[in-house]
Amino acid sequence: MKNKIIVTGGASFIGSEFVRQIIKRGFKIIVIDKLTYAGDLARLGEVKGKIEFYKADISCASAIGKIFKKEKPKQIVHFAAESHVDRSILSSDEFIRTNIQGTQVLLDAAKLSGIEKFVHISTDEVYGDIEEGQFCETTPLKPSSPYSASKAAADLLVGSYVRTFKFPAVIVRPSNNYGQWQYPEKFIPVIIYKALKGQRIPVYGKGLNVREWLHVSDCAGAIGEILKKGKIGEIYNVGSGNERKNIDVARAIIDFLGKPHSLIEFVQDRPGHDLRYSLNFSKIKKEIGWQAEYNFDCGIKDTIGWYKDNFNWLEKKAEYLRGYWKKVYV
Ligand code: NAD
Ligand code: TDX
Repeated sequence: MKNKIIVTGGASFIGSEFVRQIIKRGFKIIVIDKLTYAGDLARLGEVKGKIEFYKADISCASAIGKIFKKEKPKQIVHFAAESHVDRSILSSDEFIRTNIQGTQVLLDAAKLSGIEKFVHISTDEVYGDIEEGQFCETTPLKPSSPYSASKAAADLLVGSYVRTFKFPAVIVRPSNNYGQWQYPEKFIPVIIYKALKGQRIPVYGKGLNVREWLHVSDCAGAIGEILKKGKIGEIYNVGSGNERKNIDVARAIIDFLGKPHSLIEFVQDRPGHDLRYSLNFSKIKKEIGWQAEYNFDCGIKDTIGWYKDNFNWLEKKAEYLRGYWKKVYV
């Protein structure tokens, strides 16, 4: 019998890439996704008819309990979340409900059904920011935004289940992802969209904040390896070493598209804006034998190509974002 796996948030940017990759390993995949503004079944078009899909809210214990009872999965990879920092600053309600309560509901459902492995997708943002040096898996958590605080709370909850119930969980902390199908509220697709349209490109503050960019295919590949080889109770950072200042990312994309740098507009900074993230990912390299393959320039070039080829999708999402953009870019 095929290995049955539940993927929460399978219609997300990273979750859908994970599904596209893992299906090739012969898994029977069950996706649970609420299809919020950020979820989109179009991302799963390639695997349509080959997976089971449940539209459900992970914070609803009865709905989740029923799915687990019916499907009896062996493993679960938990991506579902409210994922955008700026939205968590506008309102944190959904972040608490989905990221904390939703994780608790899944932990209890998985515990009851005797799951073999629970891979919890966290983020590098739980560590806060760092001016110099790098975050290790043992660095204390010091989240800055309501988003990262909700993710940190979920990590602590997962850790408590490991210790108290010997629950078979593994935590994954990836750095900033980019690539195909990313919702254009995030920085890289914002730049691509605005540049393609010849519109002003909003860069927060002076654009000096640094992010470590990881291609979504590399991230999903790392999670697949962790699912296979990750040790129960362990935490794995997933980074790329591709650190860039925001302003340099904006300029690189503008240059690729042959547009003028004058499109860049410095706007009001994000409150509590983390200055720099940088992950030490020697643990996953040493213990799992994984490392990122994408070179940032090639990854960006591919990503721009993808958005050009899928411009209708991008434009449709941007239409929906217009009201939101009025609230965040001041
Ligand atoms: P996304 O914003 O693209 O999608 C989130 C998904 O979760 C959507 O499909 C949405 O419908 C679903 N969802 C939201 N609330 C739900 C609920 N209550 N019940 C069921 N489904 C729900 O997400 P993403 O950017 O692909 O991120 C996936 C995961 O990876 C998240 O846990 C995020 O915190 C983490 N992460 C993301 C990044 C990044 O750069 N995007 C980096 C590190 C970690
Ligand atoms: O319009 C913008 N202008 C701008 O200057 C946007 C949307 C962002 N920025 C800056 C803020 C950050 O310094 O660009 C950087 C990247 O911003 P986001 O794409 O919003 O990502 P970030 O806040 O770094 O968080 C991301 O990485 C970690 C994901 O959204 C999280 O889900 C993940 O956990």
